[in-house]
Amino acid sequence: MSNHLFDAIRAAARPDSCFIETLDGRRWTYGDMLALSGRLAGVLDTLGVRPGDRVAAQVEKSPEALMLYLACVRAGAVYLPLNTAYTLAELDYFIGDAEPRLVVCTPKAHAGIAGVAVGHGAHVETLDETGGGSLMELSLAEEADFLDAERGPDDLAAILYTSGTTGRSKGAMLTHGNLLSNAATLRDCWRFSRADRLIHALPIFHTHGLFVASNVVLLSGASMYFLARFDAEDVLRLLGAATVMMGVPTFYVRLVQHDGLTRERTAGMRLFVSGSAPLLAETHRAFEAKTGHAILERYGMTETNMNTSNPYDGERLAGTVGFPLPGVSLRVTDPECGRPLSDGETGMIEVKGPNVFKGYWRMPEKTKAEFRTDGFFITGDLGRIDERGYVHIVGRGKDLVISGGYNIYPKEVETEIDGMPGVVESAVIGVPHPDFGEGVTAVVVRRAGASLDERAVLDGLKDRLARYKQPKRVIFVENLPRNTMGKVQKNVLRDTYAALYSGLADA
Ligand code: MLC
Ligand code: AMP
Repeated sequence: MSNHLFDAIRAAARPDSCFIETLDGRRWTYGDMLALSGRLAGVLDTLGVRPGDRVAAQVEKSPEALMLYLACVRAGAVYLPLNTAYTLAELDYFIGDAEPRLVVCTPKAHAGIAGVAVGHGAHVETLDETGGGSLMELSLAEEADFLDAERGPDDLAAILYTSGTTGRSKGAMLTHGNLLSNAATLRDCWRFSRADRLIHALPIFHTHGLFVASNVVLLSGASMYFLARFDAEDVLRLLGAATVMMGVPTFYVRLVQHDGLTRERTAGMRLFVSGSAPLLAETHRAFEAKTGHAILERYGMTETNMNTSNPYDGERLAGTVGFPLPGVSLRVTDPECGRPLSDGETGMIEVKGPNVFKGYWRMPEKTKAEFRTDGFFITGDLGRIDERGYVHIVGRGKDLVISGGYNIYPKEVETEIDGMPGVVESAVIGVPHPDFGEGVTAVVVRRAGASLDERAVLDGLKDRLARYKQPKRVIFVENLPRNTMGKVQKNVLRDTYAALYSGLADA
């Protein structure tokens, strides 16, 4: 039997080598990884999860949660990780759409989630951040040597939901081939080996922490410090014993502000990688000035895994995302008609390669609309290629805010606000934020005589939207600016409120 992704992971696994260490000193070898993921795959099988079935998980970050992902790969199930910040209202949609056979949640969320999941025909088990819960109890009765399900490169390994510019979130279907090809490419480009130890402080419900960080470590037989969340003090303490870190720009902004970030502290590190959102050139320069390390910025997205990377050897150019990865074709086109543009011209970034997903779950029309007929995927990011071949991302063609590496689609927030009594309409924008890169900001037109204030809008969103999607500020205006076509001019609003959070920079 062959299992495309896990066979490669198994081939790199030396049973006695360290795989994961946590801050409280707990340690998992690769042998432990093989045994625990095998037991959990056995649990899935016993619970009736068959190849192709979805398994959803909304759990805190823990080594056991990562083993659940690996168990799904081994059992042939399709892993569906869910942001821990999602509210029950949001979960109801994901579970209803993906129809998982099993939902794994934290014991404290069990009552609420069971109500939703059972209504959609899913079975529910629990897992907590210390490795407790019903799922782990069930694993004690299973054998460690699970016979992996037969899976080829085109079979699904995961579905990750990405919000849509219009309508509901879409589930990006990622195959064994997508994940393995991209992780192997990154391992080689970034020179990962068994000698590496990664500081893993990212969440594991998105592409960055789950696939880029964890799969690259697994495929190189390297090890990682697995931190429940990013904390600058913890990271600074670990720098001396690690070799690589991956993070979103907010990590680097926070580290640069810390007095503890020095050349000496980072002397043993060989690589710092940034992605998921634009890294300001000033952060890149400040980090290099303090440490001597040029952060390596790369560019990707849920649908495509990683597309480009600055070079390991060679100049890591601040403000650029480097070159297309080996095997990835990237072109810049006229957003209106798709005509390829020349180097130096700005347009839509399109990509094609083994990294690009299979399509949106049960949305063939949406899938079709986002691919060109020759197979290129339309990313929605605007960019250009300079004379040296470096890709620059200069903006977004899609109405999207990225805050601390999380994507927020304004439409989703606007729909919630527009539904509130006393609201005529709203526009949600992202404006520069010193910590999160962009701060979600709502501009609202009140109905005449309505007494709605900022607090009331925020309170109304509390149980509806994940915390990171909720506006940091709500501003009331008489009218929204519109162009002659009647379209709201978000660029005018972004300019008007550009300095809204600048006072926080020195806070
Ligand atoms: C937390 N908050 C956020 C937020 N994270 N608000 C906006 N944007 C965010 N990203 C909220 C908290 O709930 C809290 O609200 C308040 O803001 C301050 O929280 P904090 O303690 O400062 O936040 P912290 O827990 O430190 O989290 C910040 C962070 C985290 C940047 C460390 O958001 C993070 O780990 N982001 C990584 C996201 C990521 O992995 N993205 C990859 C996507 S994959 P309150 O009300 O409690 O005060 C992808 C593809 C690719 O994009 O290319 O990689
Ligand atoms: P997600 O849908 O969460 O995977 O987010 C993907 C989006 O993040 C991309 O389409 C880009 O807009 C953005 N992104 C990722 N990496 C970078 C980067 N290095 N620079 C600028 N934007 C980035």
